Amino acid sequence: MEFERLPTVPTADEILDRSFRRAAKKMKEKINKDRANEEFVRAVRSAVHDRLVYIIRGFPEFDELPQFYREMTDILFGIERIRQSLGAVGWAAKHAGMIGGDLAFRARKSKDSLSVRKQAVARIASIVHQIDDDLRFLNEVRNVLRNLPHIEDAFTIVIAGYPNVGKSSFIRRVTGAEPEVASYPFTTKGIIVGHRKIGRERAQFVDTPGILDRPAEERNVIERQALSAIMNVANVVLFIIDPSGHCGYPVEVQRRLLEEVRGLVSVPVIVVANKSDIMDSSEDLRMSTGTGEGVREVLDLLLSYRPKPTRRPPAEAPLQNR
Ligand SMILES: Nc1nc2c(ncn2[C@@H]2O[C@H](COP(=O)(O)OP(=O)(O)O)[C@@H](O)[C@H]2O)c(=O)[nH]1
Ligand SMILES: [Mg+2]
Repeated sequence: MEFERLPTVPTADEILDRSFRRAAKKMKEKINKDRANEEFVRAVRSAVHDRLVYIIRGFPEFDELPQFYREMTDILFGIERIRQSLGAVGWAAKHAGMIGGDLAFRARKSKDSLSVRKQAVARIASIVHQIDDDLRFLNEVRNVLRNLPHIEDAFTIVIAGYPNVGKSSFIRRVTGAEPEVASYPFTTKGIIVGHRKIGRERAQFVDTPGILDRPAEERNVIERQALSAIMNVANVVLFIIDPSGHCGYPVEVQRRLLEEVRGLVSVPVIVVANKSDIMDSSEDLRMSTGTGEGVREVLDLLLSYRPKPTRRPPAEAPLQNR
């Protein structure tokens, strides 16, 4: 995913310190004082300009992102607000470039190249400081986005249920290789996202964040929206119940959550009772993600909800004129 390579966004002072240090080094290469001052201005100008452009290029084109990222980004930060901040960075890059270029030229012509150099430092610093809030905001965005789980536009099974019912164990069981441990911004707990190849396709299994373990009324607007963004990517939902109550939540409470989850989605919700090794259940579907018993059947049922490959309907025999 693009976000993983999103570089840190430095603060205004970090950008300036680095650029001035680089420029000071460049300046030492010139023996003539005026030339040295001109070189300093040029170097600051290009260091600042290039760094700002690099920041902008690091962010992906939001319109082209998979739906989940678009929605999550919009819920958490507002895509429009991110665009505005990127626009401000673009403005600063342009102006630092123009003013720096202009002052470098003046330093060359001036009798007092030192004062032109000082002027350049002040003006470029002022431009970069003006976007300090934008830079800090973009870095916050970056820190959250790069830790989002990898969720593609693919056949998706969302796993819901209370904590400790066996959601992660299920995903581990069915996705073979070590699945990704990620986190949503509203939980510190690691959530598991896994993929499984089925023929040429991939199915993805998405854990739900620790939003579901609190009553719906206690969730804030962002949590509610985020939950619906996650539920939105589901082609089918697997709701896991722990009839043993070992998870710490009585079965009745778990059933209430099941009803709530049903209300959140328009796709099928499959219910399975887990931990069959320690507790039987009247549920039609039972499994143990501990021993593996029944897991295959649950998986097969889930995979049966894959959209059928669209085959072209057989061409109708042309009507023949007789
Ligand atoms: N006895 C038993 N314990 C299980 C089973 N599945 C999971 N557990 C245990 O339940 C706890 C929570 O499992 P986990 O998969 O992390 O649940 P999650 O919070 O829903 O992701 C762990 O200690 C597991 O070892 C099962 O089928 N049988
Ligand atoms: Mg878990």
